[in-house]
This record gives sequence, C-alpha cells and structure tokens, in this order.
Amino acid sequence: MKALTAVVFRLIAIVALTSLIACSNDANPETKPEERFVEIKNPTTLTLKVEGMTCNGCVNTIESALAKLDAVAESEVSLKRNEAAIVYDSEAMTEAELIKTIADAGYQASLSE
Ligand SMILES: [Cu+2]
Repeated sequence: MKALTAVVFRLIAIVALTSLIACSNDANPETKPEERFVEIKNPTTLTLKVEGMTCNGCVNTIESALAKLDAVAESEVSLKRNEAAIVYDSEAMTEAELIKTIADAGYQASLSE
C-alpha cells in the first residue's frame, strides 16, 4: 500500500512538473520544448503551417507523434503561430510524410510560405 502511494505521488509530481514546463514554455518563447538529441545525416529544417490546434495538449500530441519518427531530430510546435518547426533527415523522409504524420495525429498541416 505504501509503495503504491509512493508511485501515485511520483506520477502526480511528474504530471505537475510537465505542466509547469509547458506553461513556462508558453511564457518564454525562447525555451525549446521536446528537444531530442538524435543524430541524423542530413539535418533539414522545415516549418509547416498547422491547423486545428486549440491547446497545449494538441501541441504535445503533434510533438510526440513527430518524436516517434527516427528521421526527426527535433520539433517545436507553436500554438500561437500555428506552426511546427521540424529538424529532420531530408534523405530518410519527405515533407509529405511529415505532413501525413501530423494528419494522422488529427491536424491539418501544409507547407508554409
Ligand atoms: Cu488541444
């Protein structure tokens, strides 16, 4: 019983910390969320327009979907700008595949220009 309580408390702490980090990211646009240090061969930065995001949950959904891809080194999704900035390996993956990944997560992405 004690062990279970400890686990529950730890989970609550993690959730609280995560939302704190999410909030401070919102307040300070210079902080980068979800930074992964994955080595990729041809790092290319792509900024996509993303429609349909309403809250930080949407941001997290898209960032986690992108983080699952081996060819993606880093992503930064902005709720305010309706954008996703993605650093990916342009020889391992196409722009269309990134757009499809976001579409599969439930949001409409397109090339911004
Ligand atoms: Cu949302």
